[in-house]
Amino acid sequence: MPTSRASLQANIKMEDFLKHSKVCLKNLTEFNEVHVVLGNEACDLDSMVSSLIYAFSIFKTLSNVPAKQTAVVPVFNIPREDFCLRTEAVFLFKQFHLDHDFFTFIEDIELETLMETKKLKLTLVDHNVLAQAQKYLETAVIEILDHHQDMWPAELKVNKTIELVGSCCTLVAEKLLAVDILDNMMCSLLLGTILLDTINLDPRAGKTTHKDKQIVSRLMERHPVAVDELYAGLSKAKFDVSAISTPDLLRKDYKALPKNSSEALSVSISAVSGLSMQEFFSRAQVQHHIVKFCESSCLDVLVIMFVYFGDGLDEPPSKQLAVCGPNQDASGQIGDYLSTSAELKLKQYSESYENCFVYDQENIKATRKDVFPLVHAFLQNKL
Ligand SMILES: [Mn+2]
Repeated sequence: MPTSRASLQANIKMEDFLKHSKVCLKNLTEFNEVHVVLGNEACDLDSMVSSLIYAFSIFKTLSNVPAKQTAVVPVFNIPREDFCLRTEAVFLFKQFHLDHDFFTFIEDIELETLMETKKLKLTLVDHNVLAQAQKYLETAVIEILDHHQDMWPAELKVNKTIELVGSCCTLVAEKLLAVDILDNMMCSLLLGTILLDTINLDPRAGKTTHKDKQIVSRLMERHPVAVDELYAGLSKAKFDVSAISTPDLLRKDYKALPKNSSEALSVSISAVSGLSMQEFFSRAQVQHHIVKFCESSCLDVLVIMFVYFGDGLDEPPSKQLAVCGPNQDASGQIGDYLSTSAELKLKQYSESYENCFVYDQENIKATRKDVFPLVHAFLQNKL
């Protein structure tokens, strides 16, 4: 008796699934349906692991109707050349012998064609606001798993799981623990990501919820790992940005605000991990790099959020924020607006840098997830 395709799929290993989805990618015309699991355009470890694991689980549980073949493809929402900038991801995947050849990046798949031929089914993980250039995909979305504030258009009905937990991987793990589908590699990838996102479940960082803790212990029951060691390795890899150039640092973890009209201001938020504002601004030609970066991304305003461990990795991080960019009026207004927010507790920074509005962020619990909607509200009111 030949093994049925369904049982083959149930026993398949992650790397075989990834190889298989790359083969499918070459022959997409042969499929009736292409199910893409897409993370956000900052494409941090959370987005990568959520899309990989969730796509893998969809593939494993696909009930195969032979007449209606489905390809399942996890897509990293960045160009391949940016992968090496995610030092923590490179570190974690390396432990499982997965290098960038295994992954599908945004330029590897023609989403537009799939959209036109009505073959695309899209699951969004780790975001619920599509990037401006990807808005056309909205009607293909069937499911969302996310831990950001819900900004999904109410008129578009999808299967939504949105909870403000510390990591999208917590929600992915919760779903998959329920169907008993996680192997050791999946558990480790999920655990590593949740630990990194929640700063090792440290309550002082304010990123952990009860659910994150609960899911970590359930994953540990299934597959015990040395969590402190895993966390230490990952955060060391994440915060070591010494080898990354300033232009690369600015685009490394970058999120653009949605822009509703051509007259609207173009604003983006870059998160810079591993450097204080002072260290950043003392890099060679930093002002030149900021100007060039804004030019090449057509930005009016660039918000840069700094997070760094001044007192070692076991102590809570420090945070700072700078608003800069060619539109100095708008930069100043956004700086003023953010500094009135009770959420961030911004305090004018003691030093000044040319064309930049700079602050210490006293509420270290606030992240880009909090800054994003504030800037969004500012831009909406301005219209
Ligand atoms: Mn996330």
